[in-house]
Amino acid sequence: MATLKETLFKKIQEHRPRTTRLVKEFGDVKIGEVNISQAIGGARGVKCLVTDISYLDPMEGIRFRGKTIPETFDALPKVPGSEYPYVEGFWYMLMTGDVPTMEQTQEVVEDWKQRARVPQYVFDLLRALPRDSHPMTMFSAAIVSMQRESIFAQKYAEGMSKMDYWDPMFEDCSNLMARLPEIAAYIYRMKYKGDAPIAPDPNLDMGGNFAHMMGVAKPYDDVARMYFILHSDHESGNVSAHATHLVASALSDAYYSLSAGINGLAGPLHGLANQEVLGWTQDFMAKLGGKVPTEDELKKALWDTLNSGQVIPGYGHAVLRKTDPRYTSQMEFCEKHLPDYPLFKLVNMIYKVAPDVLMEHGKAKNPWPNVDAQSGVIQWYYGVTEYDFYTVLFGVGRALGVLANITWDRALGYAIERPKSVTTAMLEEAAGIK
Ligand code: NMX
Ligand code: MLT
Repeated sequence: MATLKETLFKKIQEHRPRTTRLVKEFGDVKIGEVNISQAIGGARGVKCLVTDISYLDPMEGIRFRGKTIPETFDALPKVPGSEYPYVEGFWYMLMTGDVPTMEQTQEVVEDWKQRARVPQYVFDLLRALPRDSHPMTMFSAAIVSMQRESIFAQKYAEGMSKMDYWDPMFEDCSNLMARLPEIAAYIYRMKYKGDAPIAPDPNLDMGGNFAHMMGVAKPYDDVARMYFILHSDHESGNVSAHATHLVASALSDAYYSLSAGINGLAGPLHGLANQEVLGWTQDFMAKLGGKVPTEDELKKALWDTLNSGQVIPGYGHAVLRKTDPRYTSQMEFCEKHLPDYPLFKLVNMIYKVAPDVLMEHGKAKNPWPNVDAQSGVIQWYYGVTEYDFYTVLFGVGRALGVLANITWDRALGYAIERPKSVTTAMLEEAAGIK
């Protein structure tokens, strides 16, 4: 049986001529235009990134390597006795585009176990930071601190050929993936659970081991598998994916690049929205003295938020124009495992009320919920109530997608990213107002 790395190399060799041909023979073919509002407004809709790992359709939502979320969950080998697949098998699929067999999945499970040792200095660094540092600061610092381990940086300094860049990049990305769960769980236990980290269990898969190190009983292992897969990738233009890709395009290694992506994920308009949703919901419940709100009370709270110039966290999206299928997937999990949980009922009530409020407000192009509107409820139900940790969970998942992407970036020789800027006066001149 070929290993993941051997299969990946075969795929890379097959793919390279496609990219080379597009650039050499069809480089002048136009795929879009840029207008002033796009230049000022965050490049929304500008097509200037290429990835084959995932694609986001505004109406359908995400497809990973051509598969919808339900198709992904159905296709991949499941952990015995669990509802959800191995994260390791999903990594194989993101990297190669193929659904792995159980044997191929097990090869990755074993490979990650060999790579999983987190250097002691990472724990020392985490302990040296002020304990009230945000967990995303800790997570990002831990990642960048491991940069000295980079095989890519070492091979680059030795003078490696461009054609070989993908290999040490794959090594660094695999090492990172194998180590992130322990780092994340360590931060959680150190910060919130009486400084009592739990050692990894070398017999468990990634999701199972993460639940074990968090100290949360079954089915939290399945929650972890589902959560990491759902949050993995959302094509290339989102802040965390784009930041990782941008930094890697300077041939910065995977440690520098992922840390940059994690810093972007820590923004409240991006990944931090999952903690904001829980913060908003808890504040609202506290104001009502813990009683279940009526729809009118909820509507008023939503309007109060909007009228005070804030966004409704967990709602809206830069690309999506319907309910995020990642929201739906988590909602289905809740319907099965926690149908009567009051917080789930409240989140459902927000889903009933908020889109109409946002439509009446008339600003958001998409009034529907995104992934962050539902994810905190599940964590809360299983006892992970420290909601400023939620974005770290998002970050472990997001690493799967962005690291697969930068491995392919190096395989296909993508260039250093350097778009062009213009001045306001140039825009005024283009608009004919100067
Ligand atoms: N609540 C209130 N106003 C909103 C919302 C919302 N949920 N979503 C968009 N708007 C406003 C937005 O602030 C903008 O206002 P202004 O013209 O005053 O600047 C206007 O509607 C148009 O924005 P859009 O074009 O609809 O959204 P954009 O693509 O710029 O931003 C988000 C997308 C996701 C940043 C935005 O919808 C938002 O701030 N949502 C709340 C935060 C959130 O849930 N983020 C998580 C996204 C998913 N993730 O995990 O990363
Ligand atoms: C994501 O998962 O990255 C978010 O939904 C944001 C985005 O796609 O822009």
